[in-house]
Amino acid sequence: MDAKQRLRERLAKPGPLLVAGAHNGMTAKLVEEAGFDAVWASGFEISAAHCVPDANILTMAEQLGAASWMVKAVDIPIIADCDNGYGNAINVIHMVKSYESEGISAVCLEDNVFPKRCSFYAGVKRELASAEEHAGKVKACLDTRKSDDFLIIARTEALIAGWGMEEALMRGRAYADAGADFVLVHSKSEQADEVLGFAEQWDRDTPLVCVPTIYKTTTATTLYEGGYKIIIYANHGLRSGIKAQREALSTIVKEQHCSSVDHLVVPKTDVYDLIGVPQMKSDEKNFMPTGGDRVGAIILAAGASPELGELTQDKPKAMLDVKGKPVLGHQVDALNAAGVKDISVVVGYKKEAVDLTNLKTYSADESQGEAASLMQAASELDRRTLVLYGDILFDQEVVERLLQAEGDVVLVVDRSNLEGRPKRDLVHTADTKADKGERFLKGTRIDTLERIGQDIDGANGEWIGMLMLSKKGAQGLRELYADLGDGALHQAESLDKAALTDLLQALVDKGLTVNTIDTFKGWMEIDTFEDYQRAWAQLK
Ligand code: SPV
Ligand code: MG
Repeated sequence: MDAKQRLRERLAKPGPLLVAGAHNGMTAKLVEEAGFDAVWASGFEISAAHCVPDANILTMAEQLGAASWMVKAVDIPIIADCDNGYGNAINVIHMVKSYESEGISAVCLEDNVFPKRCSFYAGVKRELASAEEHAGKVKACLDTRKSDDFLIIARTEALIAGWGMEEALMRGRAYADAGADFVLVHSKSEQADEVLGFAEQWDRDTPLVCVPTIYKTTTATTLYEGGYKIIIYANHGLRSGIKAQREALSTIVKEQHCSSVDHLVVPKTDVYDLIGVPQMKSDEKNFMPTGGDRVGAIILAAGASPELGELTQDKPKAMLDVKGKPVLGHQVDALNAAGVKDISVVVGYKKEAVDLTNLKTYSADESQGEAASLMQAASELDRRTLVLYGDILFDQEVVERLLQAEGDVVLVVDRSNLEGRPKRDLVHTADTKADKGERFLKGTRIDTLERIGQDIDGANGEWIGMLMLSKKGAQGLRELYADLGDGALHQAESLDKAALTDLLQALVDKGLTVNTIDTFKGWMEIDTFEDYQRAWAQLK
């Protein structure tokens, strides 16, 4: 069932049809979100949105362009205000063809002459076409429409022009008898008595439409009970928008910083949801080539870093500035230079400070462990993926070598320095050449992980906080995580608090092969203030 058939069906049910004005896709979306039955593609609003009077200054194509965006934005029907049909009956024929083929559900045609004047502008010259001419336009609509579900609303401006009730009734009858599906009677009286009086004397079956802009205290129920089926709130979205924008913009000028309007604006994510960014993400996944070679990266940057004190008071460690760029920026540069462009970051602590563009973000709770954090971005684990901590700096060459490594799960392990600080992620691998001080070329050796964790006994290397998962490895890791209960996991008290090392040890315990490649320096971790100073000193 298309929108115009749904409109027909809805109109067959008892109760008033509530409609609100819009001037583009977004305002139509807000009308739909608020719960209205249909959108009024208002000539008043669309003209005002272009900052011109509602006086046939915009062309039919411009008005239709705005209405078409509304069709694309919402599921509810669009009732288009088509003024006087933009000319005579010949123009009306073209208008009906154009509007019906664009997916509009109904058009409204008023008996103003061309060019018109908005019904409410005081002191302007107002002239109506003859009833005969307007009835001819209505007939042209009926003759042109392809579907009987494409509704024709004929509107009389007789009361607006001050031509009296008899004239209004005569015109309404002429348009109903010409075959209009609805008759709209417009009034600028401050009381609803005028439109209610019209309805009382209405002697045709054709249902009525009203626009209670001036008789604004009368409820929809009263109007419905008085004989009106469609009630149009024609311009309240536009007018409330102007008020809200005025307040926010003038506040910024006055206060000179935009946080002064935080309470007046919606979060950007609200905008994203309205315009369909979540849908775009899933479409990307479903319809764009993942490409066997396309590698993603997930950077884990959700945790707080109290050990860095004031430095991380208002930002996560990944956003610490090192020579004019945050750690995360340096990471992105190195990844991009190695050909990895599709980068996601899992944020948590002070996530609003992570404002790098070109990154997809996922949110975790800062109290969660790295494993749970990674799983927030589980939907990215559908291809070959690099996973890394948000607090390491590394040479591009480390990434390049990892990308060349084969294996489903491959960790980069530093063999150069086993002495040092506590709380490091240490590993023990199967091949003990490193323990014995034997020589080998770093690029050629693939080893197998046996144990991993903080400060394990007999370690022969340190994991640098970067690993690569093949598509199969990524899937294996997701499945393993889903299968694990919420009990303790190795060095973690619960799955929710588990570090990546706990998850990797679980993989090994399950009998899956986890490989390692070696590096000898070429990276650094920022854990302490001394590390941070070292990063400044060493980074070129
Ligand atoms: C419009 O919204 O453009 C209308 C209704 O035609 S009114 O402005 O009340 O004339
Ligand atoms: Mg109008």
